[in-house]
Amino acid sequence: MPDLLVTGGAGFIGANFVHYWLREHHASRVVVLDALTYAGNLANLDAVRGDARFTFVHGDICTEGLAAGLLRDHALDTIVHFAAESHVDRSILGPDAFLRANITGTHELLKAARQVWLDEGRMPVERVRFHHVSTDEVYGSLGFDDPPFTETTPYAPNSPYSASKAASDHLVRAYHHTYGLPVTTSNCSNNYGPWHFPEKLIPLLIVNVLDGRTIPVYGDGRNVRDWLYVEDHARAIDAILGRGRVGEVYNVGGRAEAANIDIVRRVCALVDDRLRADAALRARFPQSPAATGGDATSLITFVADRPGHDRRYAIAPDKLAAETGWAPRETLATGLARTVDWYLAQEPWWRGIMDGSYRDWITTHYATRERVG
Ligand code: NAD
Ligand code: TDX
Repeated sequence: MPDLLVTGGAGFIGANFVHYWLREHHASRVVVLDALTYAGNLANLDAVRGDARFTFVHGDICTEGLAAGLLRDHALDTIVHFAAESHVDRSILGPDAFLRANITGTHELLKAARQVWLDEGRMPVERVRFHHVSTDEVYGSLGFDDPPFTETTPYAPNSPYSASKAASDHLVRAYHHTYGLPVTTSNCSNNYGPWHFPEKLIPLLIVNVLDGRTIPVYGDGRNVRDWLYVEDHARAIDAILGRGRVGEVYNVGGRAEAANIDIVRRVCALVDDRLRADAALRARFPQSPAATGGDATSLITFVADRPGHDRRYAIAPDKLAAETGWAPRETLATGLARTVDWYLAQEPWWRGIMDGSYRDWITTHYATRERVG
């Protein structure tokens, strides 16, 4: 059973992965390395912090020698690399942090893996694996009638975020081809689910509807994303670690394309339904339109578009399905319902974020977006 270094394990997908992994793999140890940036939150790992198989290390992946020390000290044979700056809007406002974390950070980890696993030969090479978690955004934007992205779609990143992820993908590939480092890469579509930081569309929608704040929809709301419930992503990485071929890239997606405005309407309807059915929820969220007989869609506000906004992403996960048998378990309907219920049950978690320094950022960010229409 592999023993893992999980970078970015205090973030959204990383934390979901750690919970999933420790539940599914009883004989495995996990060391999380996370810098606890604004997006990292130790509370995301509360449920595993007492587990003897789990260690948390507060540190930056860019720090030379740090990851190598952890690989040696904990005798780890697998890296699952999530740590990154991940929000496209922030990458437009300030690209530098993205180049540092996503490119330099990935390179430091590759150097550590090469040094400890290959040069020092501390592990049989057949046992080690560097798994890089990347995004479908590296392939650019599709037209409405184009076929979905495959693993051979040429790279065409359009934002500083996706350009930095593309660069990291290329470095991972180069370390395999040049040095023989055993790597795999997954390029995944938009995730959603528990512990999703409320700057991204779906969690932002849920908390804004509950507190009666406007729902900012960029442009005409017709941009399409392909949504995947986060635990299905964790299961895909597990499948690749267990059954994927070294040196290969796997696309991961939910075959669940939806226009943003349709996601907005579905989440509005779900929250309204929950409140209409439950007087205690109406009392807890008095600002939510459904608490006073209204409709959450009244909060929809069309705002200025994201610069360079990719029109459509769609992913064909056929290779992953054929080689590993993976398939998503959640549909958009079941996944969105689970997600809304999680946010209703975990109000202290998101309240802690909304009442902290993040409130200043979001207030400034949306104040600068002019309303349109
Ligand atoms: P996130 O922003 O929620 O979490 C990122 C985590 O990385 C945080 O815990 C943060 O503290 C940590 N981190 C950032 N810089 C670091 C550094 N220099 N050193 C150590 N830790 C650092 O991101 P997420 O949404 O969970 O995404 C995780 C990974 O999955 C990213 O690589 C992202 O590109 C990729 N991805 C995300 C999605 C999505 O829909 N969210 C889809 C496909 C791929
Ligand atoms: O307030 C908003 N209003 C809005 O219309 C926000 C935050 C977003 N949007 C739109 C922009 C996108 O078309 O919703 C869509 C989704 O936006 P995000 O949640 O910011 O995600 P996206 O830009 O698609 O990128 C996400 O998926 C791929 C993750 O943040 C990336 O890390 C991942 O690689």
